[in-house]
Amino acid sequence: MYDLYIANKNYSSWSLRPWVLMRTLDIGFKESLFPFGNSAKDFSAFSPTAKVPCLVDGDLTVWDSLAIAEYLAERHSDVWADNAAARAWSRSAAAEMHSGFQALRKEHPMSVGLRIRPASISGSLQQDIARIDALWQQGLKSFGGPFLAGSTFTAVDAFFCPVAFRFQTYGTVLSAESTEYKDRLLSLPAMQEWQEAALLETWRDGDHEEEAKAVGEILADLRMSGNS
Ligand SMILES: N[C@@H](CCC(=O)N[C@@H](CS)C(=O)NCC(=O)O)C(=O)O
Repeated sequence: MYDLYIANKNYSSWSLRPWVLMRTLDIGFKESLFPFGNSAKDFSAFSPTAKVPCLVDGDLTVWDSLAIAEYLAERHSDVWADNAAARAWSRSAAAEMHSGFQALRKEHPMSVGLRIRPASISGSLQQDIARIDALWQQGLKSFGGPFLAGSTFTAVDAFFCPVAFRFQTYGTVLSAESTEYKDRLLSLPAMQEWQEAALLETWRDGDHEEEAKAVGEILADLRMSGNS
């Protein structure tokens, strides 16, 4: 049985990728959640980079969400699309998500339970949003949808699941096709499960809270009352 180490479901965008992939593909795992700022358990106790996610398979530790997806792809079918062209596109799009979109990460941090009206949207953020919208439309059109690489949910969709939560939080305006795709991701059973758990979390991490507050007006906080 795999052991998947993750952090708070409300904030941890990187943790969500392997979690939603494994849940949706029905790959069994034990979840080990360690909240940010919990001095009793530093991430370095289980992760070589002191970051999450981290997958432990017996004696083997695999860190970094992209490496985890590839490790799973060697052991389970359907992690990437069967079709070679769709697979190449998927790996490119997932890698682009993995290494890019800095403005989106910085200016629209993930906080599943918050609804925020951004005070402004920088040019760089607008470019990131437009690029994601174009990428989503391209995948859906090229491989026939309803997921990015075709008819089934694969790793490339998992890499964009945190983006769906960000777009939900900030009310991001997208094309009709991308709006439908974002809503499709948000309504997946695994995404609903993650969201419900995020809303029940009572831990609050000061840095994450400040980052979100700085974006604009908080319209709603759907989380259970927190500890700070
Ligand atoms: N590239 C890494 C990034 C992992 C990452 O930055 N994780 C964040 C949580 S969402 C983390 O562990 N931060 C803790 C820290 O930076 O101290 C991946 O894909 O797994």
